[in-house]
Amino acid sequence: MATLEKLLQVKSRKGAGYFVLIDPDKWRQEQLTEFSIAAGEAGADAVLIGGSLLLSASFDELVKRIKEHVDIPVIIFPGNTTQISRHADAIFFLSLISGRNPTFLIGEQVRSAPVIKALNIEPISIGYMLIESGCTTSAEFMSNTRPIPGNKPDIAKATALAAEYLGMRLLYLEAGSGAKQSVPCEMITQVRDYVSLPLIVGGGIRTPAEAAAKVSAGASFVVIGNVLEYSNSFNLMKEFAEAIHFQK
Ligand code: 1GP
Repeated sequence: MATLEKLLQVKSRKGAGYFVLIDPDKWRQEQLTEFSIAAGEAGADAVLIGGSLLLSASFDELVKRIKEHVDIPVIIFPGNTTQISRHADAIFFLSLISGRNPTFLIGEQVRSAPVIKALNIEPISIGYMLIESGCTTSAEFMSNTRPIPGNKPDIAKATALAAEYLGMRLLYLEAGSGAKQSVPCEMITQVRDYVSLPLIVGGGIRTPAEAAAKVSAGASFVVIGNVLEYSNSFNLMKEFAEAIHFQK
């Protein structure tokens, strides 16, 4: 079964899905394997691998190792075209639609599409929207784009609808890794009510309660990265799973 279909099934079975993000630059190789195994055991529905930069030279090897150790889908969440590996189950094929930088709207996609096809990786088309978060995040700095203001849900709604009309499959509302403020719940609800695409929400979510609030607001998938890397706590990883899954 295709990875996108698996993710959508997770959403209908559990109410919402839980993605654990691994930024390869923040870990040593051996720790990364352990961390991803823990993510699977804690109840994560997929491991995302990627970052705004890539300082290590062994991305392909890293994805291979993680894939060998986990049963859940391993999905590349690329900061740029250097982050591609044949060992992944799928790759988020992102277009940064909140910005007006052609490199991240279509340039990187033109470069990477033939490579993704040659390596036979499943591309998952995603409208990627950066939302203002109280500080300059790596995603904002590296993409050289301005995020959508947190208090302008109408802009977020119009952007999301354009993504739907363009045929994208998912939307990602992103405050940025380590964001001071996560995506406002009010904005999530307004976008959820306006479009029919499932929403991935991530960036700056630090507690299980905050993750649960994102699901109640309308997130179909929640991404947790930084707080798990810093705490390195299996219990916290599990608490996020419990908070995200099976909400009323
Ligand atoms: C970043 O949305 C992800 O792209 C996760 O953010 O690292 O802040 O959890 P955090």
